Order: sequence, then C-alpha cells, then structure tokens
Amino acid sequence: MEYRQLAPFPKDFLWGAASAAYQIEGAYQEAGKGRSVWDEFVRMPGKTFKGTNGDVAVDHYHRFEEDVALMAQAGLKAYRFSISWPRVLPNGRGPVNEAGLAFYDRLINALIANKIEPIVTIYHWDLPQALQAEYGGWESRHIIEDFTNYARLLFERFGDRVQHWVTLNEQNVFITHGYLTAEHPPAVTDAKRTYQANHIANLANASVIKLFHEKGYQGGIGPSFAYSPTYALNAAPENQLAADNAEQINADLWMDVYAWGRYPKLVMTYLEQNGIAPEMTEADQALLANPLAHPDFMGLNYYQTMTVTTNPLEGGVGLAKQNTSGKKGTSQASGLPGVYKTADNPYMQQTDWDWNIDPEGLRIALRRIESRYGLPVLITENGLGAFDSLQEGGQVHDDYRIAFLKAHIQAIREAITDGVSVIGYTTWSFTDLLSWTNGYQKRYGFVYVDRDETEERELNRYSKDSFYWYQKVIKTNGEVL
Ligand code: BGP
Repeated sequence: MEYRQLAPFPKDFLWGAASAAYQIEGAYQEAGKGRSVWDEFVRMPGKTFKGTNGDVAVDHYHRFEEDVALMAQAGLKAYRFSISWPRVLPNGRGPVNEAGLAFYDRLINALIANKIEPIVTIYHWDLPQALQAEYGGWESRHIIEDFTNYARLLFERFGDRVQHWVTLNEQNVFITHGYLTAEHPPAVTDAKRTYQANHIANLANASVIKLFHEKGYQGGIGPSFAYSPTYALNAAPENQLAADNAEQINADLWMDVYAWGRYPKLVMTYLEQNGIAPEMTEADQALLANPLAHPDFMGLNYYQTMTVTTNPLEGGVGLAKQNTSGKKGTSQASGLPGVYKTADNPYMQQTDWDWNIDPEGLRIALRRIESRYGLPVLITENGLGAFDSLQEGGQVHDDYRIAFLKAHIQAIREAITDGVSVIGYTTWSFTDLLSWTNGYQKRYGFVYVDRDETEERELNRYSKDSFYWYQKVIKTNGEVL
C-alpha cells in the first residue's frame, strides 16, 4: 500500500539499542562468575574469526557507567541487554552469586536514573557450562526447571524496575547453529537432537512465560525471534512452494509454537518422515497450549530476507557455513534437499558479510507477524555489520549505517501505518562489540570501540556520525530521518 500520509510513531515508542552480555561485558571470570558454554567454545580451534573471544570484549562490565552516559547523551528511551546466567548462578542453579546480581542492579539503576527503560533478555546464549557438563544443557528436560528458577530470581530481584522481558534470544539460531551446523556451542551436527533440544527450549520458554503471568509480575514478556521472511526467486509455482516450505520450516516452526502452542502440521509431517521429530508428551502439549504460556509481544530480530528456489531431494544443496571473514561473495547457497535452497536476489545489495540489505523486508516481517499472530511487535534487533574506520580526531563517518537505519525506520513507519502495533526499536548495537564468530571487525554500534582481533588497546569510546543522527531521530520521535 502507498499512503498520502504516514501515521506518526506512537508517543511512547521505545527508541533504543541492544547488546548481549557475552558480546560486551568481558570480566569473564571476575567476581564469582561461572563459565559459560561460550567461554569453552571460543577456545576450540577454528570456531571463531581469528580465534577471538569475549574474555575482555569491550569491557562494559567495568565501563558501564561511561556507556550509560553515552546512551543518555544519545537520548535512548530504552536499552536492551542480557543477563549472564553464569554470572548470577555460577553453576546454573543452586547458590546465587550476589556480586553478579549487584552488577545488574547497578546497571538497571543507572539506566533508570537516566530515564532509559531497561529491556532485559534472560537468555542470550551464554548457558552455564556447569549445566552443559552436568546434563547436556538444552538436551535435558532438567533445564526447564533450572531456567524457570533462574528467571524467577530475576523477576524477584528486578521485576520492580523492568517492564519488558525477553525470554530466549533467537532460539532458532542458537538451536540450529548449536546442533545442526556446529557453528555455536555445543558444536553438534545431528538433526534428531536439534529438534529434540528445540522442543525442550520451547517448554522452557513456555514455563517461564507461564510463571510470569501466573505470578502477575508487571509489564510484558516474549521471546526474540530471528525472522528472515522468505521470497520465491520468481513466479514459478515450484519456487513459490519452496518459499512456502522455507517459511514454515524456518519461521512458523517457532513462532506458531510461541503464539499458539502448536507445531505446524506440514513441518511435523516432514520431521516425522525423516525420523527427526521431537518426542512430545501430552503434558508438553498442554503446557505449550496454555494461554498463560503465550507471549505478550513478539520480539523481532530482523536483519535480512531470504530468497529461495527448489532443491532436489537427490544431490540437493545442504546447509552451508556463513561468511565470517567479511570477504564479500564468499558465502555459498544453503538449503535442505527436497525443501528449498537459497538463491541470489537480483534486486538486492549485500553487506560485506553477504547479508541482504532489504528494508522493505522489515515491513513485510512486521505485517506477516501482525496478520498471523495479532501480537504487538518489539523490534529487538536490526542493524548493519560493517567495517568502520576511526579517523584522526576520533570521528567515524558511517553514512552507510545511517542510510541503512533510515530506510529501515521508514519501513517501520509504513508498517505502523499499515496497522501493525510496534512497541519499540532497539537497534543492534549501541557500542561496537564482539560479533560471535566474526570477530571485532564486524561493527554494528553507534559508538566505536577502539579494539580489534589482535589488540585490545585502550578500549576508548568514540561516537560515530550515526550516533548524532540517531540522537536527532529520537528527539523528533522519528519525524526527522
Ligand atoms: C543476532 C544475535 C546478536 C548479534 C547479531 C548480529 O543473531 O542475536 O547477538 O550478534 O545477530 O550477528 P553477527 O554478530 O553474527 O553479525
């Protein structure tokens, strides 16, 4: 639809930025913190770009006051960050590390003092290593109780000051990368185990949301889903079918379960046919279907769309590794034989890491979520990973990032005009940070942090051009882009 006039952004729209504990905090063994699966995984040869890790990251643990002051200067209304489970529960359960909780207490208070709403992600991938060692982490049903107890602890300690909670960050990514492609911990490649771990993660997610609603904590709760809407390469019916396959297996398989508590039939049939369907009890189904276990909003992490075509069952393309070097054009087609395979979209430009740049796709994502689930959407991530260069005098001219964000904000406004309820927009990311497997050179922030793969340097902060641009966007509530 085209409109003569666009609706304004809601008055209380949450303009913000986001991060995750492992990617910024550092202090990986300080003040009683336990180890996480990422602390182990990054030490496996060849797993991350140039062997980078988050031992120090961008040292946010020691510099959070400086970072919050910068957020206040930018005028952020909200800041999404994650709590490191092993920092507050070193063994994943049992004894609480009060020093860890105190860190987040200080951070939350500093945000509130600056009128920045804390949006807390309960789980952004740094599972306590102790639980991985003890029972295999997400592969064991024990984690449902442990994750629920961990979440309860956070609700009790911080629930008086937090209005928006994100349960699991990108379950679709940490499960498929962790158990299908081995690009994340625990570095397994086993489809059966993938869908079983995924089912257990669904139960853990539902259990936490149910607890939140039963106890009547203030505010809202929901998962963050990495949604890449699918397009068919062209109007050939078989390609349309491939796109439908991909949409159901890559998106409905998660969001249907979150919103409705049921698995899409087509995908279940496919998983059963291949002997990789999760084992499910009646009690599982009852938990997932319980309305109290359903989210108040859908968290959306949007980076790109995916274009697909057919992929033969015999000799078809399988899952491919991602471009983690930033050498443009080095990624390969990826797919599931007999289901779909990715194709280059001739209408799109790509980043140096071969991610499609598609602002319209964000509008499409928002509209699809609204029409399928009728839930409000909190855009919990969106941003451009790029090479930035620090100029003399501490400037960073990231006009490409401004152009990217501008086009995406415009698309959000169009979606709002379409009738989608969008609560807020926390871009990825506020400061530069560790990109899990792509090192420090893939930068996303409004604030440049002076470090790279080989040298930590002073870790000084420098506001990029996009920082001042976003400041104006927020000040005008999105009227001036
Ligand atoms: C999402 C994660 C973030 C962040 C972002 C950018 O999948 O939730 O933690 O890393 O993607 O991805 P990358 O760092 O791989 O470029």
